[in-house]
Amino acid sequence: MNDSLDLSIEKAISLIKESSNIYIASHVQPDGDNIGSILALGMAIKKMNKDVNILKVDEVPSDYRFLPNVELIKEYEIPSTVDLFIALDSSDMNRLGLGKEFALKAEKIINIDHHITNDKFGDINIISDSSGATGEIVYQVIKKMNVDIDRYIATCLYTAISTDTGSFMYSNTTYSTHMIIAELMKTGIDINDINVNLYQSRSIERTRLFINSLNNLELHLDGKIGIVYVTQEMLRANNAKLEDTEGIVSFIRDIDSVEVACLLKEIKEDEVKVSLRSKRNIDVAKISSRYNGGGHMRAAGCTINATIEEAKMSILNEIEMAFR
Ligand SMILES: [Mn+2]
Repeated sequence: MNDSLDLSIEKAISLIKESSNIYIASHVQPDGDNIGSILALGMAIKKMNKDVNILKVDEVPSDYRFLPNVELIKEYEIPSTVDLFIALDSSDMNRLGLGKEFALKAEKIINIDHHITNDKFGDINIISDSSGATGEIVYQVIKKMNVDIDRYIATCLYTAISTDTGSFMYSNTTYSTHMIIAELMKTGIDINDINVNLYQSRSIERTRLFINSLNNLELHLDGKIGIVYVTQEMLRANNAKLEDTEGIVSFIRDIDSVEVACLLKEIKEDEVKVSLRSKRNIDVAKISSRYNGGGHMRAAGCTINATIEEAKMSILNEIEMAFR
């Protein structure tokens, strides 16, 4: 943590202390880092005897419903005033979905994130793109708040960090990632139980969708590009939800010849969500930025307004160009 970041954290804590009507919000299609971070910070603020509302802007994926106090994530009516709005793991205001309405009402916004593409929409921006997860930054914030990190908070932070670092395998995993995890483990959290919940609890519907999607796997450029798709019809046939596509793209990436893996998810007839993963030198964030998407060098995503066939042709072309 550098000096200016430390200073922003201190400013944020004073702001939290002097605010009373505080909202923390998830982003749309929340992931483990997002859910873990909002819960951990929410619990920590409550420990300061402050009231805080944790706003649900989208369904909490079933993977994370085991987290302690997950029921604190609730829907709220848009209030007439908001003192303080805290955004976590959101690179821009549009990521907030309904939360944007709350943010626009807010006197002050604190923006805590680790995406290099963050546009610093907050009054206080705590952005560290060298952090593997927003959860790592939240850990630093809670430490400075002088709040005791209990097992509940530690479970949420562990989940945030583990999920965003690919179980500590991605290159965003650093020395300080492991130092933070070591500190969290001191609280006596049950690592096996968390890992069973996160990684060994796949539903049969998700498993069937997984098998189904592998059937349409295509390899291009001597097997360096692997591409699969999931249509609405496939979701229906397997009684699965969009969140059940989790894990497909990384499975494709793990094929020995594959350098870039791509998953196309049909949202509507003319709307396709794209997930990209890379293994070594290809920067998939660059590819996704051509479609106004975002992400990291080895994990990124975007939306293409086209049919799934058109989207596939387009993204395949962009990926191939990246190899030139
Ligand atoms: Mn994240």
